[in-house]
Amino acid sequence: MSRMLPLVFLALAARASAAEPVFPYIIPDEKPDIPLSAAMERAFDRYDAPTTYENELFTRFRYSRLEGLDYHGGDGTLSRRDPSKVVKADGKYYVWYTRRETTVPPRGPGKGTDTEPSTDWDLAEIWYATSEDGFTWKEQGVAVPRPPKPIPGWRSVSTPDVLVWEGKYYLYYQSYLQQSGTRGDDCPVSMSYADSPDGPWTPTNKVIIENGPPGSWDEYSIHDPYPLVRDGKIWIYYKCAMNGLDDRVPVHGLVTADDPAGPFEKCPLNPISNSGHETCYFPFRDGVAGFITTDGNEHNSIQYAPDGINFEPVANVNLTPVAAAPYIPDAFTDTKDGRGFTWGMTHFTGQGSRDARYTILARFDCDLSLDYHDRELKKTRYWFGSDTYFRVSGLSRSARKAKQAEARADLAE
Ligand code: AAL
Repeated sequence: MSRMLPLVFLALAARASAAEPVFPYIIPDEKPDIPLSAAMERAFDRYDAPTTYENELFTRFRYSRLEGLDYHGGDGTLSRRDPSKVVKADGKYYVWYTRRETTVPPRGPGKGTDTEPSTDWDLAEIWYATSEDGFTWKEQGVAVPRPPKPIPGWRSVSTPDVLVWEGKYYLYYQSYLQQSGTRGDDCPVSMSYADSPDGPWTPTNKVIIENGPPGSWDEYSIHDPYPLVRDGKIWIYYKCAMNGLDDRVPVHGLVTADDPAGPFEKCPLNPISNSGHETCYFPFRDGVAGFITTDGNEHNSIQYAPDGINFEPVANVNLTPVAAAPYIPDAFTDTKDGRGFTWGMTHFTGQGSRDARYTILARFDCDLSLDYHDRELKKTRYWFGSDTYFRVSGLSRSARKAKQAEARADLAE
């Protein structure tokens, strides 16, 4: 090996003196025409720009507490979660969400009764709130109550999202026919419609997006319906947890229709993601971009598909908003020049004490807009402090003991 070294140095020196092209110190905007490593090829080919500062699809997220919404003092009997996209109408912002108000906190999956909820989104209704600044929200009341048994949703209606189509409003939501946790979190999707965002809402009382046939990836659950308008049609992305209850893999699918009531046709390439709890997509340039938040190999990524179907990861992100529900001004304009967005709603689960859990709505801000530039939101580093690491992801006492014993045994060998 030591004999090889001088040869290596000679070769390097010869290379330098022959003035072979080297990668420049200042990263160029265009891919340089020199041999590149796979990583540097990717930096120019896959990403919107080779640095996060210029990558329109990279952002960090800032979070804010909302004002105006009370949670029964945090006793677990009132929860708000899974917000819809934010829509602007009549000089206000509107958001719809799952609202559970029950006499007791959730009892646990499958452990509910007729009046006691199993999960945080069991025995829930869809309510809405409006805001004039995006931070202070006024709850306005129920949009979609639970219909009587046996209509889909009799057990719970949850996780709504909104479509504005030809001047009318449509809410799509999970419609439970049994308590969540009976077998996984099974449910189909139904829809209500209204002439105004303030309602009154007319329920179709029907299943609008059907589960897949037995044995197919979306046999059991259709969650997080998320409508956009594209190519003159209604596109609805949705999530389904596949691969069994123990090794669950949440992935996304797509259905399209000419009419808000369907029939919805499933995309032949479904599932169109391999990861991702919850759905959040938006028109971007002539394609569609989306978040993959928690779960799966590609969690914490932003993805882009020129055709809205074949997505590739185009940014790694951190502290990604869960159940993200942005304010996307061109969500329903059928644009081929999607401009992105700068804020939206999210939720934080796991509030309250161990036996009294609930969820709160919150706001996030970001720079995923072609018309907005905040360099601070293009920086990748976070400072959590060591306490956060030890508290959130500390090694358990028992694992610590086991590791210590392993080390002793290893050293004794
Ligand atoms: C959420 C969503 C759906 C699930 C549950 C309530 O984050 O994915 O709505 O069913 O969790």
